[in-house]
Amino acid sequence: MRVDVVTIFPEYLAPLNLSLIGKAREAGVLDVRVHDLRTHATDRHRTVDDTPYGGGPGMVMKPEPWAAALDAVTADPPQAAARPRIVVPTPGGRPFTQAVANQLAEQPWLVFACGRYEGIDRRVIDHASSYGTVDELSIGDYVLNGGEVAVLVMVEAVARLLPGVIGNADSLVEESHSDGLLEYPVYTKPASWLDLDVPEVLLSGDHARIARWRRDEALRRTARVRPDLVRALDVEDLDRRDLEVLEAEGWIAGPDGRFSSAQGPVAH
Ligand code: JD8
Repeated sequence: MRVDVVTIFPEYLAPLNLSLIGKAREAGVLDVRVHDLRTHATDRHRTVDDTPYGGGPGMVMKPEPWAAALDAVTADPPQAAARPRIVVPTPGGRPFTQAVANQLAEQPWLVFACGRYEGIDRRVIDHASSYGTVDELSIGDYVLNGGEVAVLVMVEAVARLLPGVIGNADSLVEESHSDGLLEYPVYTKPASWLDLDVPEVLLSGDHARIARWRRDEALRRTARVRPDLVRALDVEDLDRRDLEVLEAEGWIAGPDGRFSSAQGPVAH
């Protein structure tokens, strides 16, 4: 996968040189290129922003440097793709979820456009559709100062799905959100710490019991913390024990195969 990131703060993307993502780059699984938007500003001061039309606080990112940057980035396409998926992080974007990460992981070429200030002139986003498919995405309902942190989140969530990035691909299957549930609790040595013991089932060596206990815990955790994820579950994907655990947490499956909370999530 080829990943291009356009930003006025290239150093913000330094973490992409570390750990598993860094190793994936060394191994050639990931080709990450970070571009400084300012190098595409033509005036002496490398100006990338100006005051907003219509007044209001702050500054808006100018269109000309962005068009020059996107021209330069897309002038050198990877062999696997002629047109990129252009991802624009923005608080007003559609939610970036595991499902979206899975979709982006199928793309051979991603170009991330990191805005700053009050945002990027809207005409840039409209113009960007001439280079590729534009995707405005948000990593959550809170406001950041720019798109760089969101790009770090998205690149990590996507890159770890690529073959060869995570050593044990099995770990991707049971993770939080991969099956619509939160992750079960994990433990390691010592078996007893302070006055807290590891659940006996995990020391039993009975893999079927352990798998069942882990799923029960994932269901309980999801039922208590994320009612939105429970409502998105399909009864068809659950077994009888799953339904018993959810019912004990106050969640009843309706005739439509969807869940409603009988008395709201049970207080704990
Ligand atoms: C890109 C500029 C700052 C946003 C005036 C504060 C994503 N989940 C998310 N929260 N915030 C962002 C995000 C914020 C950005 C930019 C992404 C470019 N800002 C602006 C509008 C209000 N300032 C984000 N993904």
